Amino acid sequence: MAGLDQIADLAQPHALAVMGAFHKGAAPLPDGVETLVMLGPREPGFWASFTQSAEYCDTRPDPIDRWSRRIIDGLASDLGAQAFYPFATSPPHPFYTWAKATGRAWSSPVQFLVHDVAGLWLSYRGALGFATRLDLPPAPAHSPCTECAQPCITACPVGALVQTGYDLPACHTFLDQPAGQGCMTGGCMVRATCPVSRTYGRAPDQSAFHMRHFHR
Ligand code: B12
Ligand code: SF4
Ligand code: SF4
Repeated sequence: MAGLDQIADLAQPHALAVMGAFHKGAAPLPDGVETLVMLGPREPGFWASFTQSAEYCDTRPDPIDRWSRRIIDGLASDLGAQAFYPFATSPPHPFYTWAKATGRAWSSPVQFLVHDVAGLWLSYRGALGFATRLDLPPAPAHSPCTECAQPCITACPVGALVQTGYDLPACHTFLDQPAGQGCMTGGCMVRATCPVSRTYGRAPDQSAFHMRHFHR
């Protein structure tokens, strides 16, 4: 039976990491799934690896989603698991709810998920569902936010992403202006300012790619 270490070893050559896992009961899971293992970019190095891929180079739409399907479908096949994706289903699979069930991601003061290692740069490329209950390590005792000065609350220059929610029109209006080009090229300042994000080693080019997708 696969263990988390084996899954991490198989994901590592693709610059993916196990970002957390949980058993059915911590959150609802699809039929036949007892353990869900969530995968996300392994930093530093994810962007350098992904940009070598056929999907990134072929100039067709949605390269990162097509890459995720090829790699994570392959891992699922090797491990006898079901693959789930945060995109392309309607309604979407509840990745936010699943993330919190791992005990390694929490709702931050600005609502975005914050992760014990990736901070606010957290994202997922997919998840593997296993029919058995895998052994899982204990989760961290608490969120990093409990011992933080919480600079995320005031980091957005136009107050679009604050404790009361996300004002999407205000964010998009700012991103159209010259002053918003810092967010477009380096990523959301709220996500970047988190002290945990700062230790994660995410490449600015990756943020620029996602911001072009978000604001187009
Ligand atoms: C729709 C969506 C959005 C929408 C609206 C979010 C919303 N109001 O729910 C918009 C377009 C605003 C959005 C933006 C972004 N998103 Co988004 N989004 C999603 C998506 C595809 C579906 C959410 C959903 O409806 N799920 C269905 C319900 C039933 O599932 P749920 O988990 O129970 O839903 C919870 C969340 O929706 C949460 N929630 C409510 N409001 C908001 C608002 C935001 C911004 C977030 C993050 C969550 C959130 O509360 C719900 C109940 O617990 C998820 C992936 C997924 N499959 O879940 C990603 C996801 C939540 N987004 C993600 C990301 C990375 C982003 C961006 C940062 C990406 C980017 N830069 O391009 C941007 C934000 C821009 C910025 N400032 O940087 C990440 C999480 C990041 C994080 N650290 O929290 C996810 C998990 C995708 C992934 N591949 O990892 N997103
Ligand atoms: S800046 Fe601090 S409070 Fe905000 S998400 Fe990061 S750790 Fe949590
Ligand atoms: S992308 Fe920029 S404008 Fe939008 S919420 Fe983040 S910091 Fe604010």
